[in-house]
Amino acid sequence: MSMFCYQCQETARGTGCEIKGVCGKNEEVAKLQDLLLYVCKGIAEIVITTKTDPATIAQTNHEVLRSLFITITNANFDADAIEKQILDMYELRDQLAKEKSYNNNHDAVTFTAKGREEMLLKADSVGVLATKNEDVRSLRELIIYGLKGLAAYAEHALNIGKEDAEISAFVYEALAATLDDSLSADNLVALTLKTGEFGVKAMALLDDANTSKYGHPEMTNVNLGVRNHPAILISGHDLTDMEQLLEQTKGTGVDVYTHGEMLPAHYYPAFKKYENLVGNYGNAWWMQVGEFEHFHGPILFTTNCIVPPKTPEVATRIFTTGASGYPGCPHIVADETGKKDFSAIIEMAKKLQAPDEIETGSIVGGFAHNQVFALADKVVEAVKTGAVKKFFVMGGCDGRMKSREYYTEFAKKLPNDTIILTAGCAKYRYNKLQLGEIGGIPRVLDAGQCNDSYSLAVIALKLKEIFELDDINKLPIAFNIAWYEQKAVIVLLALLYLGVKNIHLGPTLPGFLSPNVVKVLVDTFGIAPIGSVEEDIDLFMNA
Ligand code: SF4
Ligand code: SF3
Repeated sequence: MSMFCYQCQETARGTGCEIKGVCGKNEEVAKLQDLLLYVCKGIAEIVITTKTDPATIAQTNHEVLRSLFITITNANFDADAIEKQILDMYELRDQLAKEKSYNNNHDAVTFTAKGREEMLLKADSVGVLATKNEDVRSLRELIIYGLKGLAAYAEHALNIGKEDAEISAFVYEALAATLDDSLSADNLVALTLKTGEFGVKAMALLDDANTSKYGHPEMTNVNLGVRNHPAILISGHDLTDMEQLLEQTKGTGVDVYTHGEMLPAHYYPAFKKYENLVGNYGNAWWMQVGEFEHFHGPILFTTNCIVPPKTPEVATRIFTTGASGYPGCPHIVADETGKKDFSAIIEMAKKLQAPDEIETGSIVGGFAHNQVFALADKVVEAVKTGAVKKFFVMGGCDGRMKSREYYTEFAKKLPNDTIILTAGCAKYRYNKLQLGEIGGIPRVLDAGQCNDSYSLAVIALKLKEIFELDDINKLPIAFNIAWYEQKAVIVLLALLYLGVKNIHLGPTLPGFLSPNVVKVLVDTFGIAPIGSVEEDIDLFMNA
């Protein structure tokens, strides 16, 4: 075995990628990511044992968040960039150990592995399989994957200038706990729920950052067609990159299209003023193979999900920024004020042809909490009159497995008196189906990106209040969530923390959950895998 990773839903055989990632991650990148995590754990060990106040080490907090984000599925495939991040983290770790007179001698703090060879060798002994007990390993990784998702959301909020040292304090607590052999499985289960609690905090922080800077998402028709101008495609989740790109392309004759998880940018009032923000191009992340060939212009990845380009021509048009990276593709770094210079992308766009039209028409979205609250009277009325029997929260991730056709079929076969609440790239399985409306409310309500699952939770809590219920599970809401990467893990943990029971999770349960951990999740929270479309609809409608 040369590497081991089982953090995403598409892991090889459902158990682990051992030679090369199904995602395209190679052994070297996988091992460097393992080592980067280990250095972060070392920093956490120093913070916890020396009782350092995270509010006093802002730069370290930021770099730990960034490091965790870098290791998310499909974010960064660039071994050189990850090696550089490891070296930077060594410096922060060693400086902190010195300043705080750390003297516990944990290997995660004291080790040094400088060159690539040494790093890869060290990584062999600190990866996932270093934890021998299967259940402890499963819980440790569940926490780590939750932290990765949480870190991604916290980093987006940070880019807008919002941070919370309490979130970083928890990140250190949890990272350090994954090094602590004295913790029991019960301790780790409790920490898993606490990870969900801080997931809610991170998503709330990001929601506040996004809405205070860009306004509240509102109902919006997003164009799927193209114009005959040169153009840039922007993918990923970071809205500050979106803002800077729109500012820098304004008046240049270069259009901007969103891709994948950037679609919800159209819902924010602040971006509607840009005449050159034309529409959304293509579908969920995995369909970029094929779609990018037709786009012709440069593509900016602000975060996950990158798919290794199949043709060299597409690779010449890819740029990355933030936590994302791809070998051989230019990476744009922010200056100390956070400003990024996208002029190279704009100049490239000017020389390339306009995109081919691959779709026409429009889709509607923008149903985050404020917009739904504005429709609250209609929604409550529809429930009271029986026009709406049930809501289905179907957010999360999309992926390439054929088994995900389940979600399209599920959406198609749901009775007409149901409404789908969605967020994340999972929506691409059903957001173009034309499922109609109920009394002016579209049957698919897209709140936004995966982090906007927070909005779905806020909506559920509001309905609980309106209907004067004492338990969120008494609402006519069913949860049928699709997962792929670690942001969906934190969304799941957040829902568990909020008390949501009987979540169905698919298309498969995580390979990193051991049978005993699955049993805890089933017994305590009623988590279940998906079954057949008909059986599941029956089950949900009659629950
Ligand atoms: Fe495999 Fe997923 Fe890890 Fe990639 S991220 S190596 S596909 S488990
Ligand atoms: Fe999608 Fe990668 Fe998870 Fe933000 S873009 S939801 S998979």
